Amino acid sequence: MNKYVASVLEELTKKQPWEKEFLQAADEVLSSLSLVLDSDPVYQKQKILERMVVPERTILFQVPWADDKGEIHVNNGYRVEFNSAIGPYKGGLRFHPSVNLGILKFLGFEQVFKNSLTTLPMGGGKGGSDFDPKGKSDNEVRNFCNSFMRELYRHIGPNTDVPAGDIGVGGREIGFLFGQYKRIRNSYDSVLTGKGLEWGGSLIRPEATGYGNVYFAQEMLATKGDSVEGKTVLVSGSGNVAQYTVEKLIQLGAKPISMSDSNGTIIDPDGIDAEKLAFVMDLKNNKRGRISEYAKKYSGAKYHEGKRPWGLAKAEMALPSATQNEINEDEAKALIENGCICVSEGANMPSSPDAIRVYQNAKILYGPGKAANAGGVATSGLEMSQNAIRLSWTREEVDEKLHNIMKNIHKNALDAAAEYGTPGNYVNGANIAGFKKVAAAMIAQGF
Ligand code: NDP
Ligand code: 2IT
Repeated sequence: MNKYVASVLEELTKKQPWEKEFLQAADEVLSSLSLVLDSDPVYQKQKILERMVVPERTILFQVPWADDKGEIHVNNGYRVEFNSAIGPYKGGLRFHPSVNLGILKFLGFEQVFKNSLTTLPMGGGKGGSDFDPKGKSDNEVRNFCNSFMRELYRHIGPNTDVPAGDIGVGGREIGFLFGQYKRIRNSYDSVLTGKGLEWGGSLIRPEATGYGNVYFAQEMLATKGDSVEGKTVLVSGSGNVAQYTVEKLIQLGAKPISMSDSNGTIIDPDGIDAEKLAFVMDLKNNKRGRISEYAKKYSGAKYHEGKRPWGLAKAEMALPSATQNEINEDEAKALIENGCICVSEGANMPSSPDAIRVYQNAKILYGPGKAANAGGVATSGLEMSQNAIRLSWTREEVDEKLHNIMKNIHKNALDAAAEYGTPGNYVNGANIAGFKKVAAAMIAQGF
């Protein structure tokens, strides 16, 4: 490892040893950058890494709200504005009980490089709350969102910071948040993406992360003269990203056989088809039920309580689409033993560092999240463009742009990996390609 990288990582670990996920993300990105830093002393002279690992601004606030019985609750609210070198801060909001500053810093840091890779002018940020929308009524979720935006509105804006969805924040939450912003500001700003189609949203935005990940996997497989058609695929999660991953897999003739949630996994050896996916979408998006219901409805399927999909069945591909560190070393080994030749990440940082080493030693295709799942934020960028010109593009137009963006991300990552002597290593390629643009802008803009 380059000495400069080692010293920055050591300092970071000393300062915030408890921010485990952030340190994990920083270690992965900075380790890849050793190759670039060796080639040009300007980065160290300009203290680029030291500036990149500290958010430009971190906002912490209280979010008081009342439940349906009138009882008052208080949650933590956050927005981490990480880096604005190449555009306004851009990134999702996560509502989940596990949310803390370290997790949002990991997500915001990853977002900086991911957004750079999209080729669109977006800086990186992330926010959210330890609020759990699960089991709450629509009224309670609205109360919470109103209170959250009552503070957040003063920090965001169409040219400042543009949040979107992530875990626990979908169309319903974006609606409530946007309504509250508009009431307070008296201005119909393009200040959130993932909006409804009737009020400024973009076609294909709900589909974009899942579709984009399958497009990325398709590009990786094409380098081996292969394709997703006919492949058996393990998918985790059953939320936004997982649903549209499964939809695109079905459209391209693959056979997805699993979905999961935080309680367990269903394996359906017959494959999840369009009708079964429609059942999952209704179950999750309208009834807000559990994935275990799937095995009650479809007798060929089996529910595995408390289990994750990896190792439960043979499959040639794995598309993790739930959360961070959801594949450990043993699970990665089980994937390889079961014939997996391609892992492409819909979720952010779903593979542990040990799992990534297993993929790399086995020389399988591995697409890291910041490249493979960038289609979501890229289409958020397209939503901002449409809002700015006050026009809406057709489904076909947006899908074609998304597809081209994913092809370019794949090519840029592959080219950067080869240029720096690690051909086929998409981790290095994505980190280097994302870094160079942001670093160049930081140097040009001074401090
Ligand atoms: P959703 O809230 O729609 O779905 C999340 C899914 O993952 C649910 O099935 C949920 O289960 C499961 N899950 C969440 N946390 C855990 C956990 N700790 N353990 C096990 N399962 C869990 O979120 P998204 O689909 O939007 O996000 C999924 C992943 O994709 C996240 O890593 C997110 O950061 C990433 N991502 C999302 C993008 C987007 O545009 N939405 C863009 C790029 C990346 P349960 O219902 O039980 O909570
Ligand atoms: O992790 C991500 O890229 C997202 N949750 C989407 C962010 C966005 O601004 O669309």
